Amino acid sequence: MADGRLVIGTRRYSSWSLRGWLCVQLAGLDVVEEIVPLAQEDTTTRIATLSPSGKVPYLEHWRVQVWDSLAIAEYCAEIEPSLWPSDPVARGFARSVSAEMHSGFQALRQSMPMNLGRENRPLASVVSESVARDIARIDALWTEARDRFGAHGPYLFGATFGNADAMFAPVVSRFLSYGIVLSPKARRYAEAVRAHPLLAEWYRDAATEPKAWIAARYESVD
Ligand SMILES: N[C@@H](CCC(=O)N[C@@H](CS)C(=O)NCC(=O)O)C(=O)O
Repeated sequence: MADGRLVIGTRRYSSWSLRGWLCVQLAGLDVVEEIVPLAQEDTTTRIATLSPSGKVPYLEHWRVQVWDSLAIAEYCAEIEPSLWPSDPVARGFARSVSAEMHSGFQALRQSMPMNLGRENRPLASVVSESVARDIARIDALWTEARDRFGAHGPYLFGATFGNADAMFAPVVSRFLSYGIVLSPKARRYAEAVRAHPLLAEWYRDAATEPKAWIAARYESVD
């Protein structure tokens, strides 16, 4: 029997679920997955019966209940400490960029919803000023992390794909989907994240989701 369960939304769209799922996988937790398709008539009521916040991801592990992707990331790091860098300076940076991702970049999140079914289709409309600001800030954060802490591998803090990389994985997906032009260092980082086996697994599983889960709300961006 598994040690708990992880409730997630549609893989094609649920960026917060992707973050939580990555952390849980990286920590090696043995949990059963429950998927609640997003943007269906009964989505809100179904999630409400499963998750205290009425949102996904939601993790139950042994008797511990954890909701909200950042809390799940912290919980997973209690079990697998390498999810945060061991050096305190790098760890402070990793926690800060993760928190900034979690609480910020509203313009980008609103205008560029994650949609794994539209890879390599550049945005037809011009990117607004606020979205351009978000993109520039993320590019700068990735570049700084790679320059200061990433010498020993392709991820933000080197060889280990950790919590900070998990927090940005859905942004990588958005940048690739919408054909966003990045600086060379940020682009190489995005390619490394996309090539990670766990991302490949998530994309593969997303591609086999039922067609009935496709939701106009997330498909309408040009
Ligand atoms: N701050 C939360 C956000 C979670 C969230 O907004 N999840 C969305 C799916 S990506 C959700 O559960 N939506 C509920 C719904 O669509 O009814 C986190 O970090 O986990």
